[in-house]
Amino acid sequence: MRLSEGQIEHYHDQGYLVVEDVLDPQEDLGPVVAAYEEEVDQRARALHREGKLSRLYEDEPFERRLARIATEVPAAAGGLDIYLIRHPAMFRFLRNTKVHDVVESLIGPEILCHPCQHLRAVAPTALASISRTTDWHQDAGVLWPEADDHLIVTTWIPLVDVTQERGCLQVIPGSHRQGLLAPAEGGDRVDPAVIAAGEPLPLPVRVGGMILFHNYVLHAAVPNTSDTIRWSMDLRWQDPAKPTGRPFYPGFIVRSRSRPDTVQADYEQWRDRWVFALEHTRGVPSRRWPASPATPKSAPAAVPAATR
Ligand SMILES: O=C(O)CCC(=O)C(=O)O
Repeated sequence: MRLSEGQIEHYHDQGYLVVEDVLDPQEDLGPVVAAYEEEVDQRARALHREGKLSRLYEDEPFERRLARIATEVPAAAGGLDIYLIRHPAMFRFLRNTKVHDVVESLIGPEILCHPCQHLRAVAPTALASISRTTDWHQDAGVLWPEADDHLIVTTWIPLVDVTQERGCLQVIPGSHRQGLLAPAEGGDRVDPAVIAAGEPLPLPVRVGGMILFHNYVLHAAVPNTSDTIRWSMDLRWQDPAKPTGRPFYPGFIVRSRSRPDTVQADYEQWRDRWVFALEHTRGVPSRRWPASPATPKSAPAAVPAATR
């Protein structure tokens, strides 16, 4: 699927675009869901064996099982990000040509899979110790300044239908035109006065669809007031010739018309580059601005620190 002229114009004018029915829920997303179902199952069995979990919750669907487990063992819902699990199904999904076709409409046929990429299992707000609602920010603000001058496209891809109740993404349309806004209180949270002056737009999206947004658009998540996990991925894409703003983590080329030989197709190489990077970059300040204690972004204790 290529974007139409109207969709491309909407993206550049408003800083975001919702596209429905890009992916086949079974064929494209099914393997990623299955990989995480397996991960959750293994965690449940280990906790149950250790006597920390009263039951396996096997009868619960994907969107609810981990929430049930986390009610008993909150840390079970942490440490699920792409770079920590490094599952082959995820690597295959990062090479999904339907996603690349959409992205190509915005940045052309030279595409790097950006190292700032996440799988989020957002717990219900009722699980207060682990629930984490993303504050208002711009993605450019969480990268080093070397990446300020070019477009980085985010594809925000739900693995379950994401409604407002389930904590969908929200944006301030057109806010990317304000340029980079310095945070008011440290961290990368944008001044609440700026947000109050805007008109936040919640963007519910069904499985198979995606939200595309610009690295300067103001966005946040709505609290997940449901009793389910909001499973989603946010993946970023850019011109491979430009700096990523995360030089210490591995991106990789997924499409290149000019140099097809540079496309990385080897899962083990991807996995090993992440292992190497994580081992050798401890202490590197990945963020542009120092974190603020007031910013409610902390992960539960048993979860490795995530790079947003
Ligand atoms: O999914 C979320 O809660 C936040 C996503 C986000 O901030 C991003 O994709 O940049």
